[in-house]
Amino acid sequence: MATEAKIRIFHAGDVHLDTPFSRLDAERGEARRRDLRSTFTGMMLYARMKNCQLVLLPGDLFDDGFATKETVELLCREFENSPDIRFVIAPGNHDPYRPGSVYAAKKFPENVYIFSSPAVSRFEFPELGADVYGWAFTSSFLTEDPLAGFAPEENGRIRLLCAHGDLTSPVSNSCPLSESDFVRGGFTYAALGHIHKSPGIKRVGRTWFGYSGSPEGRSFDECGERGAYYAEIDEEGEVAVSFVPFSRRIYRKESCDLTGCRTEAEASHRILGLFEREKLGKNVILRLTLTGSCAPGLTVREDELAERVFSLDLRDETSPTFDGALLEQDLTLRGALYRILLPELTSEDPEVRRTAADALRCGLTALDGGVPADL
Ligand SMILES: [Mn+2]
Repeated sequence: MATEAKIRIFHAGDVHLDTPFSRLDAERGEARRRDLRSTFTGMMLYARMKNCQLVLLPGDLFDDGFATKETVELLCREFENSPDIRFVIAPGNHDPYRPGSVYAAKKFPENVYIFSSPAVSRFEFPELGADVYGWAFTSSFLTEDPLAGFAPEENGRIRLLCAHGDLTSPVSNSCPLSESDFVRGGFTYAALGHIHKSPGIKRVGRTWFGYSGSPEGRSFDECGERGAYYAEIDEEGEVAVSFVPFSRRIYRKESCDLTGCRTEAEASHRILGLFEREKLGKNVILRLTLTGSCAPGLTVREDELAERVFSLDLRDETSPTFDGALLEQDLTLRGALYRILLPELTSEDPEVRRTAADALRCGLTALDGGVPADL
């Protein structure tokens, strides 16, 4: 029979509240900042429902030392609403603990524990039989591994770690760490922040460690579903960890091959087929790249596609050379334009091809009596 969990932990790093989302327009940027706050609230609700005794927030809780009043109020409300939870915060490279920072300036409720030194220290929770170790970035850089030479005191309590650091490089400016640090330190669970794409939680010796990743993607470098970790530690010090998805919206990159498409209707049909298959809806921030060889002058209804998703970044890399042979023989101005642009349309350089394709599309639209979309 499974032993009952002794300690229940919620681990959420790199929330990056108040991220500017400057690549989105103002309205969508604001919506994403609201998403981030709601995601945080959703995570805290989950931690309460699971009766977690500890919420570990290992850094970059804020995107910047600056945090809006609204966000700070929301945090304090969440902390106060969960008097049975101990919140441990380890400031990261984006939200270092320094004079004037939110961490130093704001009086947080009593159940909030914030590391303030770049050296290892700990918060003791004898009622849980556990101590949480950690440190704080006090500037954007931390070049020393705080765990190098760390020798923990044996006090019979479970050792946990909540910290921001970089396991990917021994010469990192963002607190270089190594796996052997965790084993030597005898940690049962090391909740890390810094790497936004979680490679999952790993085990080395008796230590479980890993990055939760960021719970919301913030750019096309952070695609796919995201979330946080819930961990249970039993009386024997055994750990059971599970990933919990929380992202409200998902960045996705898709491409659609329009080879052979002659009309806008054909292109739409193909693109909408992709939307359907991939279930691309209002929760998706989409980068869609159109590829292939399609009819010269073909356009797609970008505004209609954009309405189906949260935000659309459309990249047209098609080559308007399908049926080009016909156009090459065309004795009107349309054919002449095609022949002039042909060397560029078939250039090795994708940038040159793209510019020539745009020029051909604009030219053909104008010759048909229309107004090119981009003018
Ligand atoms: Mn971060």
